Amino acid sequence: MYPVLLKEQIEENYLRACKTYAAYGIDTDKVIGIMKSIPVSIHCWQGDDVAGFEPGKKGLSGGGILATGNYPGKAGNADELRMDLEKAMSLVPGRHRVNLHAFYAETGGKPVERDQLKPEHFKNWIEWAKKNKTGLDFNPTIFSHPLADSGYTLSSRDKSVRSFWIRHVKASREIACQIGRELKNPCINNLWIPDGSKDTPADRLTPRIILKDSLDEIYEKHYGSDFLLDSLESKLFGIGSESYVAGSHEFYLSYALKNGLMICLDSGHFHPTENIADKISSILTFSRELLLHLSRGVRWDSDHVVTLNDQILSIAQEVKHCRAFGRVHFALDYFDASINRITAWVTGTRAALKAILIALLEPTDMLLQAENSGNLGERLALTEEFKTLPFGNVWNKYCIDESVPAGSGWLNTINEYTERILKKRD
Ligand code: RNT
Ligand code: ZN
Repeated sequence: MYPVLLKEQIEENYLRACKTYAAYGIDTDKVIGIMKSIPVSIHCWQGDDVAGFEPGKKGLSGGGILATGNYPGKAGNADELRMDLEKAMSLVPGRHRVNLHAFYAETGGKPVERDQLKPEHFKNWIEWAKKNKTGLDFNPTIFSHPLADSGYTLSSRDKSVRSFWIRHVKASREIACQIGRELKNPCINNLWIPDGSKDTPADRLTPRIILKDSLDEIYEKHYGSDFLLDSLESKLFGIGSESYVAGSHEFYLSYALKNGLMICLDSGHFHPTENIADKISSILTFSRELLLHLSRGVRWDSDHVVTLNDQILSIAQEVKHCRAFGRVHFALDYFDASINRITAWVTGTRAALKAILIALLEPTDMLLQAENSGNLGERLALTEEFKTLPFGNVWNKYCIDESVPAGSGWLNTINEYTERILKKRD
């Protein structure tokens, strides 16, 4: 058994932390209140290694992404996936969202082509979201499909391939809008396509022009922003598309700004030394909203579980510095099949939330004061000092306030669930 922190001790430590933060002008009670209002969209695909539920599914294929590992206990159907998600969400403080992919449709065992998907295929998810009071987000699934095998989908020179995917994304927008309407909470429909080339193409332009035409057709219909928000996710390279990706950052940034759509920045989709934190303020200068896919690349876009590292901290700090918690949507995007999948969900979500908490607790006004008075030595020194402020005591208090285990005690719950449920799965 892992140690469970005592409530009295957490309260005592919290009071001490309160005083320390108060000396820096930070009201910790207020920060905990803000934390409760910031949702993170938890990706359902960590629970089954991005396999989906299509009848006869073969698992993740093509698409420039890869889930490695074969840890036992993965969810094999929607009920198992929802049950696992509920368990994970019960170990995370706050009220969050769940991010779906089109191939998590429930079609009653009947094959339904992706361009024929309808909101009714997601009614169980919608009911479940209502019951659990969580918002839902959505993604068309443009990989793990024979019509994606050529490496080109919406930018394909083959008209029938392209039309199929255009119909699929249109169907996805319809579904996402219906989800948003039923939940009375806008649903983000995020588009990512794998299109690209393993080796240097002779023509980079034609697929991009075709992709632009496809997007024009897809986004022709206006839904308003009450129930549906559309976003576009770029990528620098993928497995099998190392030399060229049609939907690059420059491509989608230009398209999104021209057409009033939202950009999605995935923290693994840039050069390893490039940090998406640096891009946030530029995009917010021109765009009202922004979607972030929080991931952890290890040497490449490897989709490792998010941990509390410098990258995630700088992203959260940047959102704070831009005063943009109301404009930036946080979503998680990683898939590790080599460890307990619920542990992966909880670890990554808690890490992302800790980064947001640390950013909210930062005495930013002091940094600004130093900066504005030209005292950059003080700005540097303060940045270093703030790193050791007692955020952990505020985190623990936030957890118990939300009736979630503080410290490593949540692992006991996972171990119990693993014995009782996961080990019984084949
Ligand atoms: C792929 C993108 C995309 C996917 C999910 C499954 O590189 O990051 O967001 O991970 O759609
Ligand atoms: Zn992503």
